[in-house]
Amino acid sequence: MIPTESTNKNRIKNRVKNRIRTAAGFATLLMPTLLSGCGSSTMVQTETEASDGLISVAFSEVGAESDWRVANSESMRTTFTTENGYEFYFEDAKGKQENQITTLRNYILQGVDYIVLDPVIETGWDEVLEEAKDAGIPVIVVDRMVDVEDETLYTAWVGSDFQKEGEMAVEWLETYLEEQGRSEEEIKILHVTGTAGSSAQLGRTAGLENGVEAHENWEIIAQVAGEFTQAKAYEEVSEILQQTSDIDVIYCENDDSAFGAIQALEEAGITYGTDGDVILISFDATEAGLTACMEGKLNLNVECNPMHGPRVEEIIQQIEAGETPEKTQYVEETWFTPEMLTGELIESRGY
Ligand code: GYE
Repeated sequence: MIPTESTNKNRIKNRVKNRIRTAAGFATLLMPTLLSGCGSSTMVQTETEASDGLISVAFSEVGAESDWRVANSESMRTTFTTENGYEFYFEDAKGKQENQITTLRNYILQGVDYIVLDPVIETGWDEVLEEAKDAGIPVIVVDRMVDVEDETLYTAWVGSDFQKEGEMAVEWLETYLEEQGRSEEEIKILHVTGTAGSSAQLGRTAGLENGVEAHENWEIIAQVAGEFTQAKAYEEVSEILQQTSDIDVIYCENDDSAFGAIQALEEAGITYGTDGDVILISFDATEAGLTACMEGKLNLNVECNPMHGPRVEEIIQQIEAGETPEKTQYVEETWFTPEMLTGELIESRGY
């Protein structure tokens, strides 16, 4: 729920701070973050606003590796605005967990009201989350999950069911091959994986691997690390194509890596998509991904919704109201094939 002006005013008025922050402490501790993120003029302004009762929300983002990620950052930025009653801190971890741990420790020192974490990988969070818990700062995990011993180390998680996404792709492939009269044929799959150990990779990979296990005639001929980027996927797929062109399906774990695969296929003179030799499957359904799908370049694009800002805000509002948010919140998702798409539909989705 996006707050109205009056709910914001009420919330700010009624807000009880359970941690004491001194203006001087804020100025010193926040300086590095604010200087790196927004410039010194913002710092002066923010300091004043902090004492006006804004809710401080400090986000640690994975990076800027993909179109999906850019849309996700934008969703957070446009939700946690001053007008909506927030003081927002943003750090890009450049794909490194150690950067996120440093950022989280800074946020804890600053005494922010909420930490929002989109973890690069699932493991290795116990210690720093314990520190946040000891400091009394609720941590909301978004998009990717954390794998921790003690579930009370974070307040709630909201994101996608990545394994279900993979299962949707497998189900679609099964039906598609049937329709093509190829269900008995040997199917050779090239698997382009995302960032190793991230929830999106783990889930989408599990979905595919279970699907391959269930079909005797399906085979994963190679698994290459596309790391969710076009450049890495291009490099890896090009290398495979130098060894073999006997590939029926390329399963790319996001749109950017699908673009890398397309680049490699074109260079190798191999046709793909609805009119070609190789079936291309992708995830995310970003604007560029769906456009490629509508053009028949991608046979299937499974949706993964990045607009998490309002969802995280709803969780924060529940906590502010003294309610207990649901611990695990999955976003409903679907999938798209070329004939389902129009320019209008793509534009209406907003990412
Ligand atoms: O699929 C990919 C991004 O975690 C769901 O990360 C996210 C994934 C998304 O880099 O494009």
